[in-house]
Amino acid sequence: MTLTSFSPGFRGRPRAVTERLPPGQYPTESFPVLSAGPTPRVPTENWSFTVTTELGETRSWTWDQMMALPQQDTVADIHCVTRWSKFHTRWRGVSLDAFLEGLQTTAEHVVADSYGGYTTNLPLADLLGGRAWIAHTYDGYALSPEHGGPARLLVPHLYFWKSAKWVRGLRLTHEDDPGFWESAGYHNYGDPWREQRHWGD
Ligand SMILES: Nc1nc2c(c(=O)[nH]1)N[C@H]1C(S)=C(S)[C@@H](COP(=O)(O)O)O[C@H]1N2
Ligand SMILES: [Mo]
Repeated sequence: MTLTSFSPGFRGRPRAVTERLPPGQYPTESFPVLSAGPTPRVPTENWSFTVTTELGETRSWTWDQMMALPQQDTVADIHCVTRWSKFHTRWRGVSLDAFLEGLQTTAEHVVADSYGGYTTNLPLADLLGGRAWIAHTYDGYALSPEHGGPARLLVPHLYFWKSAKWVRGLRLTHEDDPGFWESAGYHNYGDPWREQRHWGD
């Protein structure tokens, strides 16, 4: 069902809004802020993004280096496990493919780490194939701190808690290591179309 992550016009025939709403969700026009703790303020000159492999190899990008990578505009429907969905959100950022390409790894799992300490885990495969971004611009403006600026992970095909705000790095691992909400009983994978809200769903 990845097609439903994209707006009508991007792929295939236009979809009615009801077809774009996963089970148990309601659409909202507003953009709620959900943060488990205080909002970190990270100046772009202090920002960096680091990918660490299971062998301890690292690749890092400063803000300017990240901005020099190919930039993509993407439009996505986003789905929060608290049941709001927001259609047609517009982002600009760098595909995770650009950060991960050519990396030597046999890891299957990733933990995303944020400034402020939040973590979330997901399969490495879900970050590849043009389905995940480091997003720094929302609706044409620099991403606000409340929504994860200067940059956040954007993985719209999973519940929005997987889209780590204030992202600072990815750790590739062999063992699947549950993140903040996953350790608190939320689903390990979190597919909104299969309504994977909690462990056991
Ligand atoms: N670092 C961090 N990222 C986070 C969160 C958080 O508390 N801290 N909350 C998650 C949850 S539960 C959701 S629904 C979305 C909310 O993003 P928004 O505040 O931009 O709507 O961010 C996700 N990413
Ligand atoms: Mo959420």
